[in-house]
Amino acid sequence: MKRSLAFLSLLAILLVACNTNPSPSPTTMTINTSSPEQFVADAEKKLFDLSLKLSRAQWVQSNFITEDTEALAADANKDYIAAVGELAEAARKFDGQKVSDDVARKLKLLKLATPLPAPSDAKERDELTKLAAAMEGDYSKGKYCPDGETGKCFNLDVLSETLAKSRNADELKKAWLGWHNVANSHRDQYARFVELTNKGAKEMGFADAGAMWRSNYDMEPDAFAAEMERLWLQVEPLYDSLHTYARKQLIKKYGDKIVPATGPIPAHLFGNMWSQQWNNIYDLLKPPTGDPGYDLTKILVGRKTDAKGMVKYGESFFTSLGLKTLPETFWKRSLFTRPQDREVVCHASAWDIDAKDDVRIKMCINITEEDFGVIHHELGHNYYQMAYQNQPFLYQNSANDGFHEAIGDALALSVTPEYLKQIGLITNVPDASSDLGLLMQRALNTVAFLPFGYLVDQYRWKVFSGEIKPGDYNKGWWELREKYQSITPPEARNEQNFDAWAKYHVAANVPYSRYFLAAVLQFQFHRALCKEAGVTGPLHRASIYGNKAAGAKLQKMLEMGQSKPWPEALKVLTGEDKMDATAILDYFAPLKKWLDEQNAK
Ligand code: X8Z
Ligand code: ZN
Repeated sequence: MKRSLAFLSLLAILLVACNTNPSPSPTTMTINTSSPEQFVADAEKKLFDLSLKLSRAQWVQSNFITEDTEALAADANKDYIAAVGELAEAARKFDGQKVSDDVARKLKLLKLATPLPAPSDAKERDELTKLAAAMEGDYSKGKYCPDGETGKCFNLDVLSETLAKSRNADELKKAWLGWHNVANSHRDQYARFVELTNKGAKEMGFADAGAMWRSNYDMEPDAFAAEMERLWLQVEPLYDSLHTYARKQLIKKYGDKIVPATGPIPAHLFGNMWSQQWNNIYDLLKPPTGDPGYDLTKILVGRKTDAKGMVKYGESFFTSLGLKTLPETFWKRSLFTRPQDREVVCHASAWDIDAKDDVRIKMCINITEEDFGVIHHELGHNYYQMAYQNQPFLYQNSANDGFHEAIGDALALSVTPEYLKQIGLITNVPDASSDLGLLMQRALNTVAFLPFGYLVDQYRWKVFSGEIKPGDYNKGWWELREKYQSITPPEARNEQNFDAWAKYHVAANVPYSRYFLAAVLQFQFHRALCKEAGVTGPLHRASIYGNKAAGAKLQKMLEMGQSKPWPEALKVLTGEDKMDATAILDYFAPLKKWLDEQNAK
């Protein structure tokens, strides 16, 4: 989702002087600190006003990338993050004062209202927001031009399709290198960005920007890092089993000259630009027996489903649970397909423009099973946003950011063969002998993702803390890729390259731990929702489609937003107050057993 524009800030009546070029900082803001309650109320009002301007400017920028829209978005962001910084500074007045739990929570959330902490120096703030807008724009416009700028160029969509479909190792390598080399020229820009972001974080009292990001989980930053590690250690053996089996199958396909018998596997062979989800190579990894016998992509294409039709399938899942239909404006204002006449940010996102019902998605939809899932993911964000709209501004966010990412994915776990039959997309439900194939398909999406979900912020935490220095940006990245994913680049890379930047969330400064948490949480949510729905049998066959009781329970948690520490929200839905990987482990237990048998052979 677009960093859910639940920014904070505090307070008060601020008067922004009229700005011409270059725009002055909003240090003209007047802050009413007469009482903590008044301060928080004013801050929420101020931040809401600025966030509305920011989301409109960012929406236009992302839908129409030009120098001008980038400048407008950078400007709006500058005003917003400046307000956050100034409000956070003013809030120090209440340090050590006795305030209600509610005010204390809001004062804390105020500081965390943006992943981009602002330096107090106006020129530096200006530079930082310009860098941020330029990096997202440059990433989105990125192209591989094998014959130079005047020849034919390929964007990420096209290169990703090659990664997904080609089974020619040379072709795969070319597409992989083509995209990753787009990032080569961005190291200095990113290093400066890190410097300025850290400066902002330090001024707010955090050790660095990574520590600031880790502070958003209702626990100390170190405790959160330990929590991530605990969950990773729970799931690591499952990933290892899948990786070992993948090696065996990839050797069969590409030979042991390309795929080594031990050690990390070349990254270009997994069907995905970042080797983060492996569903596109299901054909190479499918169990010899147990294929479900249908191909959802082929069915959707065969029925001439268009992008809007794809989104309609997603919406009807949510409404079957008793949730409301998407507003008329969603259909009018969303972007569903890549426009041919202009540059846009195609990385899928869900938006909440006005903290009411003006929700939208922006996505360049392909008619594929993969995007069928992504649509549920994005709508999960929109339904969360609509559910918490009556919360005060500082609580208009998910319990923690992993919850926001997990909702749509949890519902997509209910897209089972039984469900597809109910909605008329298939005619026969494959019997239990297909379970291995179904589990493999899911595992290639979620189990394969786990180490990547974990390492992206391991990387940025080290970059922000200075443990990985600009001169080692690529080395540091590949050490983590090798350690956690056990993959290696298709050919030797060096410090002329900056491969981490070839991932959207690095270039666009979106924190990533949320996706690792979501990979764990979605199974916990699914287990709890199925229990509420009274659905019995194995969880990979269970669907809550049409179950109003499950929908009501879900809605109850969504409506809480970020008003309470996340364990309380988790308890409302699941009865549990800890994030726990046993749900994902139980879900995949039959596959793990089978993989280990194959791997032992
Ligand atoms: O960025 C996303 C969503 C938007 S919040 C499409 N995801 C991560 C990614 O693409 O890297 C979903 C899975 C992980
Ligand atoms: Zn998302």
